[in-house]
Amino acid sequence: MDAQNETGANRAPASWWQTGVIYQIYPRSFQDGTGDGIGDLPGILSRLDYLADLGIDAIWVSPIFPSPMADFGYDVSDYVGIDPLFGTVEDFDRLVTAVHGRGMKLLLDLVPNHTSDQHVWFRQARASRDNPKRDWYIWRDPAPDGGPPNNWLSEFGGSAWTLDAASGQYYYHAFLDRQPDLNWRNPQVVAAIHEVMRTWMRRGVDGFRVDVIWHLMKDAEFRDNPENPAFAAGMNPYARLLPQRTTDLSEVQDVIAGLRAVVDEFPERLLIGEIYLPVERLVAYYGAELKGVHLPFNFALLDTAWNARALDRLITTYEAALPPGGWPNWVLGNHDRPRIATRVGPDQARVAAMLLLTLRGTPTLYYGDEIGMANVPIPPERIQDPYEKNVPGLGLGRDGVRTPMQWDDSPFAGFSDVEPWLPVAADFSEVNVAAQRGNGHSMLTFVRRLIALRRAHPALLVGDYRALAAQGDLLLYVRTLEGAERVLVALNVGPDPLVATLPGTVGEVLLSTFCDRQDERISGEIALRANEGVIVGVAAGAVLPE
Ligand code: TEU
Repeated sequence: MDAQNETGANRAPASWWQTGVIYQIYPRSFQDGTGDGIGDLPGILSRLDYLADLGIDAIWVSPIFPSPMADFGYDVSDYVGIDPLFGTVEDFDRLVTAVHGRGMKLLLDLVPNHTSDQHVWFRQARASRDNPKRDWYIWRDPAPDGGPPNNWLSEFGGSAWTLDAASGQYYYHAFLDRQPDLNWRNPQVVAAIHEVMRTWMRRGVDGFRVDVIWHLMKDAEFRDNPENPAFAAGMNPYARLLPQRTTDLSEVQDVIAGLRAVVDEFPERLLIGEIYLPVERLVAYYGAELKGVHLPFNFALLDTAWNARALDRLITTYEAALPPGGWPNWVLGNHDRPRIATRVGPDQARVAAMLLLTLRGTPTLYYGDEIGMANVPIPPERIQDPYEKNVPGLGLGRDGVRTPMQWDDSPFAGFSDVEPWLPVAADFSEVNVAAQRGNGHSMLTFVRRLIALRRAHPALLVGDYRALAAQGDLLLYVRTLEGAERVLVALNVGPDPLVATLPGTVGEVLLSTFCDRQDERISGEIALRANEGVIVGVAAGAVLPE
């Protein structure tokens, strides 16, 4: 068997989603193909060559289904259609064909926890208490004082219960009141969403990223959530309670196993779960006998302090927590969280990319991070995000990480011919694809080379991970494919030069974050400049330290 097709120790054949790089597109902001200032499917289609050239393997597109856009598509009013804003079902079919034609995969965003309040299911459900769809959602009588049935809070501010005056009952919504939660205890709901998944897979979709999968089940007895002792002023008011009765219930595992069984009806499909939980809870979502999600999204890098020791601890903890056979994955950014270039600065952003693409497991790249896009400050009159509108002033707004992709230095950065729905970054005339493409030292060139290097080295794709002892700002590890090759990664997670001492180690530099030093011979030590990372091919027979 070809080494490139085998995973680490047990040498099981690797799937495309284990060796591949996933790229997230926020469709409103990638490319406007119709001249309305909002990205769409024809736009994505016109940029596929860019993605193929970047070297990514799979595209995950955030929701494109019909929606009133109260939460920009995460409020779905028809699970099996395409919103006219994004195009038509024919555009979608063309996209699937074109993505597959370039050897890539296409993943959709499945939002099964809640629908839009405009979904026909909810319109029927709220029509009367005895409507057959009533129990598809979560309804409760008011508390004796007429208030909400319990203390559950919405992530997007206030009570999670909204009174439906006409029928005199409250419905539950973990997010906006315009996003009522489906009742996953009702077998008809389960069957309906399973059918949605089959519909898209029959159309050629290669899998799903499942929105807030750890929220799907809530306490059958509707008990209050406990107070959070760590709550402090300035935190999101949602954090006042611990979501013990509303998220991460053990019962959710059966629901997820059901989703997985549907995915397994089709060959080679992938199920990813969006899960914000500490590592020790996160790994439960691989499921009993690995029949949960293939990849429980690992967001730990988003919250870990950016220093070598904290990162080292995190990686070791995560690796140790994985169940046998559970495949790791890493995420550096998404449409909900601050951009990495803003969080760690443009220089460390390269080190971060090197980390993401050399750790063991599947990396997910957020659109624009490959050119170093930063958070864009949003003037108050241009705020779009309902989260920021509901819970203002805490810096929770997500618009700044959802701004138009910067393609070139034309007036709207090549994203659109008209003023886009969110402002374009002020620095777009330098930070853009066209400017970086021809520059041998740009972030884009670096990321493209990094992805190519990863693809060319089986140790990086499927090799084992071993941390090497290091101090201060140095993060040091080796990826080994037994009998094939060893690749050493040395990252300077700081602003001062340092020297990594590696007695006995010889090899040659494969890539530096500065895109120089290729083929430089290494013997016994590696000098790193400020904010530099290097990947070293270790010579056969060289002895690595512990
Ligand atoms: O996000 C779920 C989630 O956990 C968010 O509440 C996150 O904590 C928040 O955005 C702050 O970063 C998913 C989607 O990714 C998000 O865009 C949706 O708004 C949300 O679900 C509701 O569908």
